[in-house]
Amino acid sequence: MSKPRVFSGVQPTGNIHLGNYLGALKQFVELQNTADCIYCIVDMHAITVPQDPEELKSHILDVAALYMAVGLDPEKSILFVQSEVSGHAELSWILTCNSYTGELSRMTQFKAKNKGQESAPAGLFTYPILMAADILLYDTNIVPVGNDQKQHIELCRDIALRINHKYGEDTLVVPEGQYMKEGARIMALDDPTNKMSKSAENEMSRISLLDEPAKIKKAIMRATTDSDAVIKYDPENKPGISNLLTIYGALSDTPIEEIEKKFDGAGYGDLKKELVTVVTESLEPIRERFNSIRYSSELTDILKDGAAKANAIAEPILERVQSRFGLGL
Ligand code: ATP
Ligand code: LTN
Repeated sequence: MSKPRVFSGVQPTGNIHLGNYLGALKQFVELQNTADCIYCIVDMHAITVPQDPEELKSHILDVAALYMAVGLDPEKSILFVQSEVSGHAELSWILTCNSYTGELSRMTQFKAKNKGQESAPAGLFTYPILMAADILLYDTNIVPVGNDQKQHIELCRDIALRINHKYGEDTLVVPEGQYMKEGARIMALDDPTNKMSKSAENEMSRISLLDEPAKIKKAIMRATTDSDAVIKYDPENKPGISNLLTIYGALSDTPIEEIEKKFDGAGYGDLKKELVTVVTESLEPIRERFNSIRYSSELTDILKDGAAKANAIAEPILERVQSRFGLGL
């Protein structure tokens, strides 16, 4: 039996944080040994909100180097930049013509980002269609992502099923989302009712994989908790402490109950101090590897080679879909 095809992507909108790592990248690395993996840096998604061109270029290479620093191996997985493979934009148009404005208006990410303005970029609205194109362009079976992408994955499946129903059941492969048991939704440190995000204004809301030990310490020691001084996992009533326990557990591969036991009777300060050590020790080797990869000439060669490999897979799939629709000669 052939290996399942895996596809996922990260936006080059800033440095990867613990949420991205524990919700998505950790799965990317684990899947490399059992699946045929394609990991993309989705630069066309990033321009749905204004980006400084110089910064975008540099963030693309940062994310690529971070991919490798966390353990993605270009010998095992295809690593490439979305805009280098033209099929993403081409398939996206075909899918746009088969998506409903109603279903796109229901996307919570769109509602949160457009804030009801008339002048919101149309790309924010069609963003999930481009994401569906990314996935469907490779006959993907599994999409490892964080929980916040569940609605987009469901939309991708709906579009694929709709097209298959009309143009033949084997037009598109219908993918499944895959989510972590722990870490699928890491919350912001300053406000544990919001997800940790690259674009949040407060730097102390997140821990980036490249943060220096002093910044890690400051962000964790300041993290919002509660006032009842019991270290217990209870996301509903104790979102701050539960978030810290989740990060602790996921990074140290320890079951949450074990951490609760270890800190039974201890104060929040004790948990935070140990968490600073766990996070700092986990991120140190990543930061070191990043520094050795980011400015090596090899990096762009790996991405170019990845784009060529991705294109070779995408081309016949795009042609198959175009021919089902009667496009071209
Ligand atoms: P932005 O804040 O700019 O929208 P982001 O931080 O959400 O960006 P993306 O590049 O959009 O990052 O997401 C990359 C991957 O990380 C996706 O699979 C997404 O589901 C996952 N992810 C993002 N934030 C979190 C989080 N807080 N917890 C778990 N997974 C997350
Ligand atoms: N929308 C995703 C990023 C993304 C993606 C994809 C994830 C773009 N295309 C394809 C998985 C598969 C996000 O995390 N915001």
